[in-house]
Amino acid sequence: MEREKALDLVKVQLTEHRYQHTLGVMETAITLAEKYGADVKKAEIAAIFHDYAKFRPKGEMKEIIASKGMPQDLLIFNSELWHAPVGAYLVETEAGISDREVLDAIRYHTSGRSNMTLLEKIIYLADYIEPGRHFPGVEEVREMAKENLDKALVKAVQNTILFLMKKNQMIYPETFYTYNDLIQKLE
Ligand code: DGI
Ligand code: FE
Ligand code: FE
Ligand code: FE
Repeated sequence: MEREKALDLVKVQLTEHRYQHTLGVMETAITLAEKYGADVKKAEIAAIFHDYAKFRPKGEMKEIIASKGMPQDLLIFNSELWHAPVGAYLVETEAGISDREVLDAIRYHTSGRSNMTLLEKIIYLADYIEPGRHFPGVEEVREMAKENLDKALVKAVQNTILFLMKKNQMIYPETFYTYNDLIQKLE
């Protein structure tokens, strides 16, 4: 799909602020894909669609998780996690994207997973460091992303877990699997 077509489809799903975030993720994902040798076109499309389901009603997301063979434990955890797998489903059924790697990058952009693909890592990290992000520690991860993708990713996952724990939030198991897998493989 062409960039302009994809952006048109996404824009109507999002607020202006979230659309600007999406443009930032797109630019960052393209830069990372060029640097680390991923498919630039897939990175662009996955980035454009990554938050497609962000503003769907919770009831609709719940219904899709319950009926479309997704992990049911998602429903016990914060609803902020839902837009990633639901987004992958809706991007396939509504926008007609069928590329498995692109859909998985959308599906795992919030929690990550064990054994992430290069494309999944790039979308996770681009979402974290795009120029519109301003939380504490983001600049350090931006600098790391210029040197070592995996080290930057570990830092981003660590920061996310610490941030959630400080707010007494539950951590989704997949998020811990992401962390453990990356730490184990880091030399
Ligand atoms: O959609 P974005 O705001 O661009 O970013 P995102 O999809 O990476 O994260 C959405 C939210 O999900 C963010 O506030 C942090 C939260 N989150 C990420 N991992 C976990 C989580 N929340 C819980 N409870 N548990 C997690 O493991
Ligand atoms: Fe998201
Ligand atoms: Fe993220
Ligand atoms: Fe996002």
